[in-house]
Amino acid sequence: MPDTGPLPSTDKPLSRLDDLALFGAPPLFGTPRHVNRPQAPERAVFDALMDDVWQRRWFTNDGPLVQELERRLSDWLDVPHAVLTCNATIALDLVMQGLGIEGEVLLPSYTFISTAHMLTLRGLTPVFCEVGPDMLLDPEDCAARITPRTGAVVATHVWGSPCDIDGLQALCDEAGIPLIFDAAHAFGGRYKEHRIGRFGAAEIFSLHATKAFHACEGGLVTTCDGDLAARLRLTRNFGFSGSDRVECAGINAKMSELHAAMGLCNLDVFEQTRAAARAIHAGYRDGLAGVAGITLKCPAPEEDNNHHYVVCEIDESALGLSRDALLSVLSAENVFARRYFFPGGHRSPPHLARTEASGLSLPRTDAFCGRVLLLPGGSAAQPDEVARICTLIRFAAAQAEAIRDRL
Ligand code: T4K
Repeated sequence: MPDTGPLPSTDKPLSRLDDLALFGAPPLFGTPRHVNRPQAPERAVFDALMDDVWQRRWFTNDGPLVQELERRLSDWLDVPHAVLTCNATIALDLVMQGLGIEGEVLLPSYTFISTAHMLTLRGLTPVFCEVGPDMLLDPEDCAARITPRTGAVVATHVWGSPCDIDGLQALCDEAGIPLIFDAAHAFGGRYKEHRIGRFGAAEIFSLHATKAFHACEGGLVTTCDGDLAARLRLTRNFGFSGSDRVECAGINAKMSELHAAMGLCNLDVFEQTRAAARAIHAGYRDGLAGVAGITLKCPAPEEDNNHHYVVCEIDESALGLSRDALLSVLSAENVFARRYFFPGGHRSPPHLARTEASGLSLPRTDAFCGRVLLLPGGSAAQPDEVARICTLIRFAAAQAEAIRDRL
């Protein structure tokens, strides 16, 4: 259901079990609160760019707004090459082609399923690895799975927190294979002295509407490798280097001018977006402080995290409620929390069959998939709504035993 503008919500008492929507009371919110609500730039700013597009009648194919956004992103991220695409999933495909990757590719199972699917569709074999306690690809586990068949490692900066970039780079250098980062969540983040975007052979950002910085749909590859960037520019446009000169096999992975305009508008206000998201995250930190069994993931200040995701770990025995029971309580109140990533890549078709055949065991990934819950973050909730969501969760925690009995 679409989420429509500033949101009416009901104030309701929370003193008895019957006050919960799960047991028949009216919901806390009159309309859904999702985990994401896309940043929408000022219409007048977007419209002015659209007027130019209409004037030019140049809608796609490496137009001036795409070129401008690439220049600005390259500056902002301090990386020599920024190549825009239609989305991050296809961008990964172009990078795999551009680097000539074959065989097996190591990746975390605890990430969005698009990566494993894209590798499979390209004829590569995804090899799922374990994450560390920080939910990020574990270099030691990764090292143990490298074989002569390994063609590359694709590591995700999950929830915008940087991977152990030095550790992963060292093991990829030793194996002589490229390291690619899925930076879909990590726009604006930092690792040591650099912004995310100039590490490994390439980093890939998603500019999907649900991301901290977005272009409605879109992908961005950043790299220090000029040859790779040139190949990506060819392959995103059917392999054309001139109007009728084809250099190689390619597909249509271009970004349109309309999407680039949205990206330009959102880049202008990214720091405000980030500051608002940080305030929302802090609201949850205060509101959930001291609730036994709920741990909010709090990024370290030096990460410069975009704070777009509000990630909780639910400890069922300490809370007295399972993650999924809490999810049901919240959903009934129109708070559509999400179980990202569930059930994990190695347990999702078509990859599950290989997991079962090989007896692959990733206990830490399974544990995260079973206990992580995302709450409405960024601009998906207003500060007063965060306070109400936290009150609801505290009430559910206090009533855990009774809720469990009644479920
Ligand atoms: N790597 C990682 C680590 C990723 O997270 C992703 C994408 C990718 C790679 C691939 O990037 P892209 O190829 O997409 O560029 C969503 C997004 O579709 C997907 O882009 C994203 N990750 C993933 C984590 O989430 P869904 O199916 O779970 O999201 P969806 O459509 O249910 O949206 C989430 C919530 O946002 C909804 O509950 C409603 C709300 N929403 C959504 C849209 C699109 C709105 O309020 N307005 C909107 O316009 O996949």
